[in-house]
Amino acid sequence: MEEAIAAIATPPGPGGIAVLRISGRTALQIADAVFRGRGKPSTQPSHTLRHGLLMDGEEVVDEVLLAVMRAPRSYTAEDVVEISCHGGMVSARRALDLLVRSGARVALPGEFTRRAFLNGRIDLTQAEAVADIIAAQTEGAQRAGLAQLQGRLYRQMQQAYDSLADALAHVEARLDFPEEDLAPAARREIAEWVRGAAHFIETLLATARQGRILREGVRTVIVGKPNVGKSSLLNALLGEDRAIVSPIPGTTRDTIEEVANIGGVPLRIVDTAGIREHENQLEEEGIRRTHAQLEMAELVLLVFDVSRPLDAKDRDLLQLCKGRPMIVVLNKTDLGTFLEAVALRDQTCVPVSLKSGRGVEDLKATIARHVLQGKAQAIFHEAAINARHQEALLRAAAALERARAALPQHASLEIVATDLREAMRAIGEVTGRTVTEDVLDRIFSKFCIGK
Ligand SMILES: Nc1nc2c(ncn2[C@@H]2O[C@H](COP(=O)(O)OP(=O)(O)OP(=O)(O)O)[C@@H](O)[C@H]2O)c(=O)[nH]1
Ligand SMILES: [Mg+2]
Repeated sequence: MEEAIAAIATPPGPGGIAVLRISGRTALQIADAVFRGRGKPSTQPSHTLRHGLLMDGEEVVDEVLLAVMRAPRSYTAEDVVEISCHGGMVSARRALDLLVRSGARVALPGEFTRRAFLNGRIDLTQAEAVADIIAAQTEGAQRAGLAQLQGRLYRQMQQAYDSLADALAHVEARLDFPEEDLAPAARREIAEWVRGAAHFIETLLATARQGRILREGVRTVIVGKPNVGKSSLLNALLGEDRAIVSPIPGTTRDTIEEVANIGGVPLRIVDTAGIREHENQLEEEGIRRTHAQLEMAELVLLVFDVSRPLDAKDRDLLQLCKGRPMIVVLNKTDLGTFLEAVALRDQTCVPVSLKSGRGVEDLKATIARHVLQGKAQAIFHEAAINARHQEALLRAAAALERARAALPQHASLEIVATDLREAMRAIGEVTGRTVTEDVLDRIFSKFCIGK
């Protein structure tokens, strides 16, 4: 066990309780020094809670509950003590100060989880899942994070690793034969193994988009002429009045970004200033930003006011957005509609009245379908990789591709074995089987203190 570290595990600010966490070799000893209750924490049975006082010498710091979780059955797999004191910043601050004076070191961000990983209790994908759960913006993202924490992705990565190990064993078994003795049939057999492993990696790589959607949300941009109801749409999707809605065209001057939950999928929505011509400087800046937003958008919500016929500016916008993943929102249907079926042919259109709310549920369902590409609920139940996993898996896939290309060309099997080992190393990085300090630093520095 490592030296004891301590941190406040709950967020700052007022609240019912604040929890401090201590982990390490001397965690129980430190607790003994500061806790006065029935019995000492060091003799307290594991996974029990005691009521008592936190004492700084003879001064009472707070009235607390103290939990003991002994190694290895704890979050870090070390001895862990958790102290629940009163909420607010003062009690917890004083308690942490006391723990540090009693021999604990203040924990770095993610250090508890890093220890859980280093002690072999969880792999790296599970450690990352902890951060995903904390950062989750929708229930869907939280569910996916939880499944990853329970080892779903880890098991898939192990499977990929094992299939590579099998392929390598096949190659190595033949390394001792002289090249000329290796029949073409044997080469084909090895190629089969490599193909199998590569296929498995491809299926994992295919989940990258889902993973990004769940973790970061779908980048969505709302565009349309001034006054068509863009800000009304943002508010309707958020279910709250976030953006200012007014009958004055050009109300929205800057871009507003918010995350909405559409059927469990986070939508990172940007409301833009309406695009129009020959305006003042400020407005031009807004237009420039809209163009930039369109470039990054994964989903465009193009809004038309269908209580009037489409004009040249509407058509320009339609042209600008065509070819991008887009849903056309036909707004203000309560005022009557001039629908132009011809102009909107081939587009997914949803008629709504953002004023009355009619059609909004339909629009949400259409968005969810569009984003999930018909996969509906599956997105929350499959393993979905993150950018780090994707980068490593792409390296593995490239190594396998080299191996596959080399096989029929009578290349030395030693070369094939090298490529397979390289692919295995890349997969090993995902789970943390092979990992460097700075990769760990990068991952855990994104955590919050106390996790
Ligand atoms: N009748 C009717 N009015 C609507 C509807 N949706 C929005 N409006 C009105 O249209 C006006 C403009 O709405 P906004 O949401 O501010 O439009 P916008 O596109 O964000 O406008 P800018 O930010 O100025 O570009 C407001 O007066 C809204 O109340 C609708 O479905 N029916
Ligand atoms: Mg607006």
